[in-house]
Amino acid sequence: MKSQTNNVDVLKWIDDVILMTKPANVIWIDGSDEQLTALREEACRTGEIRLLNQDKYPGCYYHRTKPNDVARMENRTLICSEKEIDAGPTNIWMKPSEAYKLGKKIFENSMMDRTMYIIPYSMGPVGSPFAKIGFEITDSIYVVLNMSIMTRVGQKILNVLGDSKDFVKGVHSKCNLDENNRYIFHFPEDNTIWSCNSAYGGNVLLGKKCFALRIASYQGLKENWMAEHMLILGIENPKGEVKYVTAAFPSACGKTNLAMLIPPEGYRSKGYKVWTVGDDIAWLRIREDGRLWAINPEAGFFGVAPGTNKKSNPNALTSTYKDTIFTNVAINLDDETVWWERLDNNPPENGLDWKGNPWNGKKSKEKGAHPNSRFTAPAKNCPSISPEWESPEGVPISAIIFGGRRAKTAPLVYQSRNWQHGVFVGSTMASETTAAATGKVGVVRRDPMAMLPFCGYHMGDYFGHWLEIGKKTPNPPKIFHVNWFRTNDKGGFIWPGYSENFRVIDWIIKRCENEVEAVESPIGFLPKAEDINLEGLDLTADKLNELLDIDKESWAKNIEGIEEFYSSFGERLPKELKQELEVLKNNFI
Ligand code: GTP
Ligand code: SPV
Ligand code: MN
Repeated sequence: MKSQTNNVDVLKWIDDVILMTKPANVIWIDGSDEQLTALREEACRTGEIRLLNQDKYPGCYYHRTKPNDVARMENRTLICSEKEIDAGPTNIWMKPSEAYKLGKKIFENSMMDRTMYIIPYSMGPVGSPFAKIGFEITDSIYVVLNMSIMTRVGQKILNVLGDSKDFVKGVHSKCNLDENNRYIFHFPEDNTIWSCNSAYGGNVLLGKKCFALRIASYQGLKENWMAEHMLILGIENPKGEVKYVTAAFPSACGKTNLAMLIPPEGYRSKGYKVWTVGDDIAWLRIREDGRLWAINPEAGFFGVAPGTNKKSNPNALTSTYKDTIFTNVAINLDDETVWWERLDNNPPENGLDWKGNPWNGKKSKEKGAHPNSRFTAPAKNCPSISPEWESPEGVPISAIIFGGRRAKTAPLVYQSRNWQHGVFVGSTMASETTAAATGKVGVVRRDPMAMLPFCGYHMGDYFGHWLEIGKKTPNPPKIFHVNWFRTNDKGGFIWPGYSENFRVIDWIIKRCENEVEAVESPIGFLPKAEDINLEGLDLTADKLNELLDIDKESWAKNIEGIEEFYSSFGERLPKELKQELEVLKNNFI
């Protein structure tokens, strides 16, 4: 098909990729419904996707990936900067010349009997001064359909790009899905991403983690902005005023759930509301008013399915009722509907599990859905979507919240003393690993700002960039840390979580508005117990105290962990953070 752009840099690059992969056909994605409909039909014919019950799920489809290809592969994700030191100690590095050579060998002729799709896409509202343009070349219709939900695609992007050189060049091929040749190469200095032998979202939807975090974090370093693994939400008070916060939690640690939260009844009846702006990625910039403003660069949700239900996250569930793609969940063969763990108490008896094996959910001890099974739903489906979610300038941020899964150590909530201390708090975050990436689940690891797997350059420089942004922002957001996951002696969660998290957000907003005092502690400001509203909640004051407790022994261990982690950054660890560590140590003496 004839291209709809005269951009010579785009055309030259595409010619090179065609020469390498030798597709049988080339199709430009124009963003039209007709084209997407035709592609859906074709993918249904070949079995790549499966049409679901259209009465119950209009416009919805089902897809399965190979059992060894169901999560991000961090050990196959590379940052290929010219100098090894620039990738830093937390990334896997390969020299660009070697990576290109290896990639070329794998991509060689990989599309020979396939169609190549060229997807022009925008991260951020089309034409917004915050937005950035990318291309994904892929041989997968599943990728085209997902990218059409997760980003803005088509001819309109080419029109905005014109003959600019500012675009990200992404190439993806399923090749033969060989795990041993699976790589996700990032070339931050070339605005280039090459992904091969995978079909799992985080590895192949190149606009998401690859561009909007790894490449964009590096662009932000050079261009004075930040790309972060953060949800964005608005909290409306009874007077109709809306304050916005962002929150960085590691993968599968509650961003989607917090972003779509419905306040508890006691708040709702007073007129409090929550507005969803984004659930996974935020791009933040300093604006003329001296504040940080955030946009959600995405247009959809690639959300964790298991655990999503009418009670835990009704807004997410409603978002999936139309025009959604479900991946690696269980399917009910009686009525072509989907099911996952904790959706309801009625699993299919006549179903297929995420591996495609016959599955009786009433009898089987096996899981029906993979723990990292996902839905891809358009953001506009979400009942709580903010009227501002596509605002080209973004929304002004009052607070930044860090958090993770910590059975012990981290209290329910605390506030940093200032921006520099807040950066220290974010840089020392730790969390138990989840099924979102391959590897062991439940192991505590440092995950600074929830960016460990997503920072496209040296993490020490990234901390420095955070400090720099704080210095350049006259009125920066206040920084907090939360932990919904503290457990009791029996291993159960003490805090009820989900919609009840609003009670903590309420305290955070009150702190931003100087409406409540706080208690100084060795780690920062803690809430006074009476300032966390427990009305209507079955949680005793004793339990709240347990949730806010700072245990000296586990903090001593935590400090040891921080020292060890920090030592890996050598000279690139900002001196301000070393100072903060000394302060923390002294506070415990
Ligand atoms: P990614 O899409 O991987 O970045 O994940 P996420 O951070 O958006 O996580 P998500 O909201 O999808 O939640 C992941 C898991 O954590 C789900 O199984 C949720 O049910 C669970 N979860 C979310 N919020 C809470 C909470 O407040 N308390 C408890 N106990 N579990 C929660
Ligand atoms: C995550 O793992 O943080 C996700 C899903 O949001 S993925 O797109 O696979 O990265
Ligand atoms: Mn994520």
